[in-house]
Amino acid sequence: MGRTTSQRGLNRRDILVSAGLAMAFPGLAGATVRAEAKGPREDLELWYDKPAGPWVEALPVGNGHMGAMVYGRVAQERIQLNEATLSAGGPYDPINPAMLDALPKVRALIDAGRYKEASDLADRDMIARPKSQMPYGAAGDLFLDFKGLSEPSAFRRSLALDTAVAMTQFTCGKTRHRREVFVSAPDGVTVIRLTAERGTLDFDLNYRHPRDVKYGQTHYNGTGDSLDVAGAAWDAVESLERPTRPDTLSLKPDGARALLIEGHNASASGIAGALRYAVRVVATGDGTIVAKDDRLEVRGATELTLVAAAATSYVNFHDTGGDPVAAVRASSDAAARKPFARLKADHLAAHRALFRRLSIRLGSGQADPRPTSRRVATAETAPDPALAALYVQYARYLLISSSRPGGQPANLQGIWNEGTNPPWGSKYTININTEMNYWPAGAANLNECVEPVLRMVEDLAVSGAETARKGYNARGWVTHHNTDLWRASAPIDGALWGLWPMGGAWLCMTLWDHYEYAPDDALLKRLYPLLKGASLFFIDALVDDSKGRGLVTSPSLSPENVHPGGVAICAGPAMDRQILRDLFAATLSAHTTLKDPDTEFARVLQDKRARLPADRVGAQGQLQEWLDDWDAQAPEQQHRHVSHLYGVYPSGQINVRDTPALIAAAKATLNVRGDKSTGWATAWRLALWARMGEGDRAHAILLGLLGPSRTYPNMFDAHPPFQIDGNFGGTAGILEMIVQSWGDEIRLLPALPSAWPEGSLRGVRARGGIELDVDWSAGKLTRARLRGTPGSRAAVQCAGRSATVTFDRRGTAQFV
Ligand code: FUC
Repeated sequence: MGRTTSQRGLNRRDILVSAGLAMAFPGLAGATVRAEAKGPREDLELWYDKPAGPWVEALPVGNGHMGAMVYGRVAQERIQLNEATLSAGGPYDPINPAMLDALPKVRALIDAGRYKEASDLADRDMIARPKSQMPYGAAGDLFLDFKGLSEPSAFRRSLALDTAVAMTQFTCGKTRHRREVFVSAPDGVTVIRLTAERGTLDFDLNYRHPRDVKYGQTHYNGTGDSLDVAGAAWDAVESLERPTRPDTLSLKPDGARALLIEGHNASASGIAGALRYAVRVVATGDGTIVAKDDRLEVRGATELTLVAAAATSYVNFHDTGGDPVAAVRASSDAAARKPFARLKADHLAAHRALFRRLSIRLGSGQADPRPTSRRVATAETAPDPALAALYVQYARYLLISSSRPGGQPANLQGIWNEGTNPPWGSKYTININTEMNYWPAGAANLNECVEPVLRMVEDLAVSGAETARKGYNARGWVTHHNTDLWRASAPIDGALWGLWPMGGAWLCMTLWDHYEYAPDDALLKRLYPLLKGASLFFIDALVDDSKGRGLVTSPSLSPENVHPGGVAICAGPAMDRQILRDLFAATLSAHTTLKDPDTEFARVLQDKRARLPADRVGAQGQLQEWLDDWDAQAPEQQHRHVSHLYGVYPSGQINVRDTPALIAAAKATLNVRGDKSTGWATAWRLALWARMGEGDRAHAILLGLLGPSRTYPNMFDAHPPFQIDGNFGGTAGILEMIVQSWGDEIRLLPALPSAWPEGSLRGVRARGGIELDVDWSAGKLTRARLRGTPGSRAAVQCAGRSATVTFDRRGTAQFV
C-alpha cells in the first residue's frame, strides 16, 4: 500500500501522545491515542480466589524499566522486583581470536560435505570466549511481614489490564484490607498502597537479596477445578535468608522513613560483575513509620504508600559509571512527595494512552465468571473465546509494561525473572524469540514499544561491526543467534546454536515492519544506516555455493535443526535466503526514498539479491529447509523451529495470492512438523496457518496454546518454563486471523474460525499507517471503517470482494 503518514486529528476522541514520548521516539510524532472507553462487555481482568503459590501464579506489573511480581499473600506479602539493566557481568568482547583463520577452513569442509568436521572446528575456533552470554538477574524481594492478621475471608486478587494495577482485597476479623500495586512510567517507581478499614496496618518491610531459584517445568495439567492453582496458605512465610546475604549487600535507613539497599551484580562465565545497583523504599502515611536497621517498621497506620525505586550503574553497553543511589534517591523522593491520588492518576493516564487504542471482543464477550486460573485449566477442552480476547489484551499489557521508549527491549521473560539463574539466561535470543516479542506491536497499535529494539540494534551495529571485522574481515555489522545487555554479537553456545549470522538482519526486519506500520521520514533516516550496514556485511560475506546454485551464507545453519549430516552447520539454508531477500529489498527501498547517492552500492545489492537461490519444493512436496533436499532424513521431524517458513510469516514473500505452489509446500512441511510444540513454536504454527487462511486449523492450535500445558495460571506463556514470546506470538496470530496486511492489500476476516461467529476488533493497525475498526456477525463482515492519510488509497478485500478505498478529508474510509 502507498506510503502514508500516521493519521492526525481524525476523531474527537483522539488525543495526542505526550510531546515527551514523541520526542523520545520520532516515529511516534503523528500517532494518535483513542481515549474512548472499550466496548462495554470487554473482559479486562485476571483474578484469583487464592494467594499466589509459585512465581507463575503471581501477577506482573512493570514500566519497561522496573518490573514486579505481586503474590497477593496475606500474612507476608511478597513483591519480587526486577530492574531491566540488572544483568550479570560487564562490558566484554567475546570474539574468538581464531575465528577469522578458521573461516575459510570451515567453509571448505562444508563445501566438501564434511559437516561434522566443520562443526567441530567451528566449535573450537569460531565460538565465542566465554561461550555463554550474561544472564539477566533479579533485584530481590520486598516482604511485608504483617503482625496480628488472622485467616481472611472474602479474599480476591486481581490484575486490571485497563488500569495496570494489581489489587489484593480481604477481610481479617472486622478489618477490610486493600492493597494496590502498580509501576508508574511517569514517576519511575513501584507504588504499593495499603489501606485498612476498621483496623490498622502493622508490619515490617524487609528485603531479600537476589538469589538462584529452582525453575520448575511447572505444568498445570488440570482439567478440573481443583488443579488450577497451587496457591499459598494465608499465613505462608518465606525466609529472608539473612545468613546468605552477600558481603557486597548493604541495607540501611536513608532518612527517617526510607530504606536504602545497595548491591553488586553477579559475575558470570569469568566476566566480572561491573554493575552496582540500588533499591530505595520510602513510606508515607499515618501511624508510626520508622526506618530501623535493615527494615522499615510501620505501626498503627490506616493508609500507607510505599514507593520503591530501583536503578543500576548501567549507562550503556560500554559504560557502567552511573550513580544508582543518586538515581533512586531522586525518583523515590520525588514520588513520595506526590499525593497517592496524583501518582495513580498520572500512572493511569500514561498507561491508558497506549492501552486504550485497541479493543477486541470475540464471541458474546461475556466474561466467564470463574477465576482466570480455572478458565485456563479448561481452555483446551471447553473453548472460551473471551479468553482468547483477554490473551490479546494481556499481551498488549505485557508489552506496554516490559518495553517502553528509553528502556531495554523485552527479553525472553519480558522484564520479569525470579532469580539470578534464569532459563536461557533470560537474554535476547534473536533467531526467533526477540523478533516474536514484537510481532504484534504494529497491529496491536503499540508501535512505540518497538523503540527499545531500535536502540538495541543501533548498539549492535557498533559491537557487530567489530565482530564483522575481526571474525569475517567484512564491512558492515553482524550479530549471531543471541545477544545480551552488553550487546555481545559473536557466535555463542556451540556450533549447533550459535553459528548463524542472521540475527541482526532479522532484527532489521523487525524495525522495517515497524516502519511499515507507522511510516515516518525521521524513523527511515534512522533505520537506513542500520539496514545498509547489515547489507554491507552480506555483500562481503556471501560466497558462491559449491554446486553453483547461487550465493549463500557459509557457515550458517537452519536455526537449531540438525540435518542428516548429524550437525546443523551448512551453507545457504532457506531462512537465510528469505531474510536476505527481505533485508536487501528494504535497504534498496530506503536507498531510493532517501536518494542515497551511493548508486554502486544499490547496483551490487540488486545483483546479489538476484543471485540468492529461490525457495525449493522437495521430494515430499515440502518446502525445503536446506538447499539440498534433506528434510525427510532430518533426525527431528517435529522440530520446534520452522525457520524456512519465515517467508510465509512473518514475511509475506510466500503467500496465497502470488505463490500458491510454495504455500502448498509450506502446508506439507507444517503437517509433518505437527501442531503442538513449545509455547513460542506453537504460536508460530498458529500465525502461519492464520496467514495461509486456515482459520479453523489456527483456532485448534490456539486452544492448545491457551490451555494449561502452554499457559500458566497468571497467563504467562509456558515454553515450559516461562518464556514471554508465546504470549506475543500467539497474539500476533489471533490478530492475523481477523485482519492481515501484506502485498499492498488489507484482508479482512481472512482466517476467521467458525468458533468466533460474532466479534469486533477496533483500533487494529495495518501496514501503511492505517487504523481499522472491524465488526462481524454470523461469520460475515458487518462494518469496516478505516482511518488513514486524507487523499491516500488502500486496497481492501474480504470474502472475495475487493475494493480500493480513498480516505476522505477527515482521513476516514468505509469498506462496509
Ligand atoms: C531457542 C529455542 C529454545 C528456546 C531458546 C530461548 O534456542 O530453540 O526453544 O526458546 O531459544
